[in-house]
This record gives sequence, structure tokens and C-alpha cells, in this order.
Amino acid sequence: MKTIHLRITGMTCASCVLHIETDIKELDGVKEAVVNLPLKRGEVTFDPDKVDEKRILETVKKAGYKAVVEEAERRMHLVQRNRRRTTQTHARKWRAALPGYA
Ligand code: 9UX
Repeated sequence: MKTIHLRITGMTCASCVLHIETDIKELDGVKEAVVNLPLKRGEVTFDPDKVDEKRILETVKKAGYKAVVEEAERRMHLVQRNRRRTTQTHARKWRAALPGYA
């Protein structure tokens, strides 16, 4: 069994949660699916021999919502933070190189 965490967007009411949970649980190999509306998160436990992350994400998308596996999103944030840091460093260097400018 494997558990993945999803970030889901587009849910606006409690029935959305139910839609997603029900659709995911209909997949063969899914043991449990729990979706939390205010946290915009979901947790899915499944048998990796029978079903995979891709199928689960497709199912959420087909139901009309957007979903990403949490790890992937976290990685993206790290990339963005890195980029921001690089920009700040550049700005600092420019300011140091141009006395009187800032
Ligand atoms: Mo609620 Mo969700 O009325 O797709 S079921 S908005």
C-alpha cells in the first residue's frame, strides 16, 4: 500500500469533497480516499500494483478539479524560492556596482 498527498483546487462545497472521494474510491486498487475542503488537500491510499498516481490525478481532473501530488508542488516552491533569492542577489550586486543609485 502506498499513500500520497494531493493538493486539490476548485472545490467549493462539501459535495465537491464527496464527488472526488467517491470517484477516486471507484478506482480498482484504491483503499482509502479522504479529502479536506478547507485545507484543499487529499490523502489517497492505494495498491501500487493496481493503480498509480497518474490515474488518480486524472480521475480528480475528470471530476472537474485540479490536483497535484504534494511533493511535486513542494519542489516547485523550492525552485521559485531559489529564483527569488538569485534575483535579490543580483539586485544587491547592481546596487553595490552603482553607487548613488539606490
Ligand atoms: Mo458543490 Mo462542487 O454545489 O463541484 S458539488 S460546488
